[in-house]
Amino acid sequence: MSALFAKNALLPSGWAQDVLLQWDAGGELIDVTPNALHPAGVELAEYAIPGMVNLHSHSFQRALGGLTEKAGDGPDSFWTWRDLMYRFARNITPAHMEAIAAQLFSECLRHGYTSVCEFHYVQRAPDGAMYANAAETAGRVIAGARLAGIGVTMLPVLYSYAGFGETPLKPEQLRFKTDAQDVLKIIGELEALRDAQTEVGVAPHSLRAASVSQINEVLAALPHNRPVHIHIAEQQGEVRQSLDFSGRRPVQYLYDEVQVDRRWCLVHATHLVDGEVQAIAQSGAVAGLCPTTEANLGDGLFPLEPFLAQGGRFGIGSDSHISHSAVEELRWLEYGQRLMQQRRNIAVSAVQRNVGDFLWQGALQGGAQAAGRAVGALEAGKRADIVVLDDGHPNLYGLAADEVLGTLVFSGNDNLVKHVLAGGQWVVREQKHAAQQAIAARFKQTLAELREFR
Ligand code: NGQ
Ligand code: ZN
Repeated sequence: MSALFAKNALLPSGWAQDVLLQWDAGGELIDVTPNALHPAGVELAEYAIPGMVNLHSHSFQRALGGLTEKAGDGPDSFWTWRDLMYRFARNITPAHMEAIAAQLFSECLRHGYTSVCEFHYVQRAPDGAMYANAAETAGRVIAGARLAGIGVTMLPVLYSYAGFGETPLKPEQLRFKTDAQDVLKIIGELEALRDAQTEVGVAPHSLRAASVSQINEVLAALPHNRPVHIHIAEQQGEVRQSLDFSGRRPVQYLYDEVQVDRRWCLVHATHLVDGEVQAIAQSGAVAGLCPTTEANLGDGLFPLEPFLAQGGRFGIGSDSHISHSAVEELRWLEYGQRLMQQRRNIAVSAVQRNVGDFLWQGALQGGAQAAGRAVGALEAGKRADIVVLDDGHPNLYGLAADEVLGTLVFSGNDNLVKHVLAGGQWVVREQKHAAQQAIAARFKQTLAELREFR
């Protein structure tokens, strides 16, 4: 058994003092006891919080970040960015995917994420052929997660069409091509990799890339209680295409045709009308919000306040990975709402008036649900995923526990994550990842190879 003693720890019921946290060799929390005595020899922390869940990742896009910020000839948009991203995806090899994933996940860990949901769609070889092992590239991303030490929910993507109405894929999308049977085969091959740090679900890419009949076919064959993620209503253009094709907006169309429940994570869900906000909240599905990518791609702002008022659940994701920081996602989630409403302190509830605490706890709960793993809380039975904050930093000097997350999320730009325990392993110590040098060297080599193609 291993242990940590935290003078202040964020438990599901709120901040507690003198908390003894103990976990077993398999990385599961066995006992969490507040108001305990500090046993001799047990490491001491001032502030300990649960590691965050990153519920939406396309890890290969980490190698593209920052390279799409030059204006083209016409107006740039989500759709012109997507063309650049497709071009970039053309030459990536399975070995590259593993190297990029390891780098990204080590960065995510250093910024306080201890779990990630990988929405994985580059599944075929550059020439469009299936790899001999259909789960080749998914397996590589899982290998990258294991090198870094982050928990992972792998979501092989169903991707058959270029748009609503089963329009054929474009040549540049052929690496992504899967039908319902392909996806079920990939999931079947990944079953052997499932363990306490690894879950497998599924992700219909969007209502553009998968038909509702395919989605229902996959759901009927999917093992019970597996997470199901989908991109939805991210752009006004998608809403228009959905209306043209089905006479309904994307969320309405999905809820009419598919049984959406707590297993589901609706990624972005940016453009909603009132009835759709209500439908998502009532279904218990998680809204997967990716504020930095949504800003970067010019998506729009999610209607957080009405959604929360109806009991809606949310989590955060770094999606295209222009940021690896949970703090930045949460800060921009709240700031987007303030700018839209011209008010302050929006992400709160009747009982939790503290914005930082509300955001961190809310994103943990929604993130854990979307990950389909026992994570997101410092309590027995959950994974031992613990972030120890840098109490030597001036920002945290002398703070009461209920001031810590407001400061973490809203004050300054230094990384206040000092040590990170993921699945019972200390993967980050003094802000350094245990394998940082080797992982970064391999990542740089990958960048050099990929940039030869540009
Ligand atoms: C993706 N990314 O699959 O990487 C998408 C863009 C699409 C975001 N939606 C492609 N942020 O939606 O067609
Ligand atoms: Zn995405």
